[in-house]
Amino acid sequence: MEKFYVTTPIYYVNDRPHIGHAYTTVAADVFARYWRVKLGDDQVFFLTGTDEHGAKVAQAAETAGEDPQVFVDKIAQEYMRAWEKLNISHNYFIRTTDPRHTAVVQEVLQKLYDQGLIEKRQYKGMYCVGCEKYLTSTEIKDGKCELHPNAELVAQEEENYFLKLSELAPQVLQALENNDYRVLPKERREEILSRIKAGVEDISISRTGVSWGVKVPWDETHTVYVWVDALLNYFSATQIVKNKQEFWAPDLQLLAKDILWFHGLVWEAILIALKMKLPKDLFVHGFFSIDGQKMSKSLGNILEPMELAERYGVDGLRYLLLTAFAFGNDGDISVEKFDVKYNADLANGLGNLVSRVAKLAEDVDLSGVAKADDSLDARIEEALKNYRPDEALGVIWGEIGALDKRLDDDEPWKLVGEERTKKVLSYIPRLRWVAGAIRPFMPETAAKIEKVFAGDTVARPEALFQRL
Ligand code: ME8
Repeated sequence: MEKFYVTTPIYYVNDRPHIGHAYTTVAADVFARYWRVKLGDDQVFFLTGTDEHGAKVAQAAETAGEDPQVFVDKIAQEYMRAWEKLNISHNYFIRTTDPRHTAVVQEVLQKLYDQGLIEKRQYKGMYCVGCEKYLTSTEIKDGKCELHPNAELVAQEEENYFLKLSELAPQVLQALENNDYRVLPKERREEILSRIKAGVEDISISRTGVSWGVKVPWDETHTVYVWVDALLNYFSATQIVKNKQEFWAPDLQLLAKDILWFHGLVWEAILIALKMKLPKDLFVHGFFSIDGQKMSKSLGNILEPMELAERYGVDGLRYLLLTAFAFGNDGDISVEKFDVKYNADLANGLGNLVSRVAKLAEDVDLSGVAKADDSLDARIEEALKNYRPDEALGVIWGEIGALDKRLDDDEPWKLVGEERTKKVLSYIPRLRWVAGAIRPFMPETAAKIEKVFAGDTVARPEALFQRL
């Protein structure tokens, strides 16, 4: 691997960022930071951003009584602020209302149209604004959308432009079967494979009733379907940002299972039609619930990343999110569980270890300390190559636990003179290793620990994680 291009979904700006958005974005940040160290800063391109068109966003702006552009500007700012707070190191934040992006969307659409892959048809269907799509009969239960049971479905009949997805689907299937692009973990690959094999219908890619969007270049009475507009961000960013053309195609696209269909099929179909290189890996993580319930506005159980960052510190939150459950699975999170884990792994675990060793080493000369043995690095790299940041952190916390145990067994505070110094010195390389290893996951904490043990004498540590 020479370069690493990683993306997150671009999030809808109908509402403020929540903890689900933070989850994917923090994970992407870990991969970006890890590969920057390995490959060099210039070899990594980390893209995130906001999805700003479509009916859902237009409706939210209307409810807020605001002009859509003013509204999306405000929410996009909130995303940017949240990512700044969480120490997200994206190289670019793309917004789909950027005219340089919309120009690319129009260009691509025109190409597909010129190839005869887009056709005008009369369409009648039930549209779910929550999903931003027409539902198929299997997705409708008792006249409602399965995913948005509280929302009324809108019966719509309009002239739409259609992308001949059914014509492209066999090529997508072949590409997936040949591993020209990979969908991970394998359950998700199975899921998309069987959905494609079950039959793919053409999709409507324009709307007439939604004015908040990109105009279809050959027919300005239509706007481009928000999903086609959004998917193209991953490409348009490489055109907009200086010197990023050569980063095409993405090495890793992170997303959750809710949007697998669009990424695993529609996106690949468009790229195949354009004869473009396909992304290497799509990693599809699970969904978390809060206290056993779906996170939703109506239940009032939405967790705000900014509030959680106040409670646990930014690195505390990053750690708790990444270790809540295996990356790829579904899981449940709660403030109670986070509190317990924070105290155990961070306040008592890492925090306590650093202060114990720093105290022991207060009067010790560290100038002769050997370099750390780094045999665990390969395990961390392997975990990250398998897209398991939770496992990589497990390796590090295994070492933290082992060090803690060694201290208890050695009881170095009972030793004196040479013997004590030798023992204490033996811990330093391990702590330096821990500091380096946590850097992509918890950058501020890593820097703080490095500062304590970097010099010839120990610097007094700041309290890392206050007990709750
Ligand atoms: O779908 N658990 O945007 P979106 C885990 N704009 N991850 C979650 C989550 C949860 N409970 N809730 C949200 C869109 N996410 C489109 C994407 S991309 C071209 C267009 C995360 O704001 C997860 O990454 O609804 C999920 O895929 C994404 O937020 C959906 O964000």
